[in-house]
Amino acid sequence: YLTYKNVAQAPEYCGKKNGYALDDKNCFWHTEFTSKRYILYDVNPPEGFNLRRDVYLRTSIFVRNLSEKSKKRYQWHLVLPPWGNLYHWRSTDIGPQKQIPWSTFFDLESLKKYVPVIEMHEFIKEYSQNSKTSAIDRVYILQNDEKMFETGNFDDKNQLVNCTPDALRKYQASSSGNYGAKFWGYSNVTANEVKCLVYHGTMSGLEENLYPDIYSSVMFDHMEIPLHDSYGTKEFWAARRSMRYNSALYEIANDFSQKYLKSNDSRDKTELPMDWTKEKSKRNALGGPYLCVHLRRRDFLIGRAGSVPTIKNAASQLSIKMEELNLQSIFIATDAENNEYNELKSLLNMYAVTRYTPSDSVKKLYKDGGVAIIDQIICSKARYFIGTHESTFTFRIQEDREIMGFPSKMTFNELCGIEKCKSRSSWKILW
Ligand code: GFB
Repeated sequence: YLTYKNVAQAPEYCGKKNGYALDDKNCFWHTEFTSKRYILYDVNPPEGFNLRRDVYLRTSIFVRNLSEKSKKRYQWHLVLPPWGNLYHWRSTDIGPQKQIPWSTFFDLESLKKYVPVIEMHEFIKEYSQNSKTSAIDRVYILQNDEKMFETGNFDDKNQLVNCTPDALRKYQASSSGNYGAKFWGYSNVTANEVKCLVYHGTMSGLEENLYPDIYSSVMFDHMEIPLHDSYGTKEFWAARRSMRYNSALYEIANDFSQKYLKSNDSRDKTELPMDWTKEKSKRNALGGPYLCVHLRRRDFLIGRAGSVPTIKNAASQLSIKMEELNLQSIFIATDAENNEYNELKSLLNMYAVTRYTPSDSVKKLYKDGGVAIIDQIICSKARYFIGTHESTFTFRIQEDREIMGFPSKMTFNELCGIEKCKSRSSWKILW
């Protein structure tokens, strides 16, 4: 390839030969390309499980749109970033929680009905066979526009900048000229190029950085930065509905709710068709005869102290609701310490209070992420749900209940914090 200095001069400089392609500085002549293209992404390490699920949604909509826009010239595939090393996953008795494939938590066949996805370990095999290398063609480290707040200019931005040593900390240039980063702990994956991109805007704007005539694999690091193109639209909800969980997690949750919460899908009108594309709009879900509360503690007690209640106050809010609803059972999904849970249970001793405690084998197989999903499934099928203000864990339960068709007033409820009750969002489903 040749390197040119100015994008405007590029066509002249590169010539009009058939089969040349441009990126931001080079002209390439190529003879042969397969049409398979891969998008990889990663997220800022401190972000939690349920925000990461939202980043997946944005990215899956972006990748699906790419295929449609390129009129099937390229087959775009989304490589699923393995799960691991999350701040909240603290269990130490189940071995290391890293390089966890998506199939541990989600049903891949359901995801694939929305967009072609591929697990990282499958990608490594397929890509190294087809491309004779396991080097990702180009990595963009996305960065916020730090000046945006100083200047008050919030226009979209998509600008290559020099990488600071800090931005490149995770990426080490090797003597052969490419970059190693121990991508998700895979030391055999490298990158040919790493670029820093100041980005402000929605996902679709990333398209201009792909150069699919040249690169077959592009990765975006810090994919939490681009915003949704279509939050709350039908497209958003189709992608969200495709995020069915691993069927084993539904089975464990259902066994528990049948045994301890007198719940039954057909009686509770919480059944869904096996295939999410066959789901229809409804509002008649009844739910099992229990209230579920998602009581977020730990880091929320520090970072969002004003918006979470004391245990005593939570108990009193729950008692009032239980009386109003004439229910006898409460299911508690929480990351609280045992002493807080026990205090709540004893304050609510006029009701049957229960929580899900996984067996050793469930924990080993499905890890902290799977146990959290089991809690979420049980809450999604409760007669009445009450969550924690601004917790993405709560939001994902609310979305599952919208898909199942509960009346919205049985879903969009939050515990009031020690300050006053904050205004709550209710994102209703669109079909
Ligand atoms: O999922 P998540 O991003 O929700 O993070 P937030 C909370 C994590 O804590 C979950 C555990 O992924 C679980 O590992 N957890 C919380 C629970 N509640 C429960 C529960 O009821 N049952 C089980 N089994 N596990 C964000 C954080 O949390 O809040 C950010 O991710 C930041 O880092 C922000 O701290 C303030 O949206 O609630």
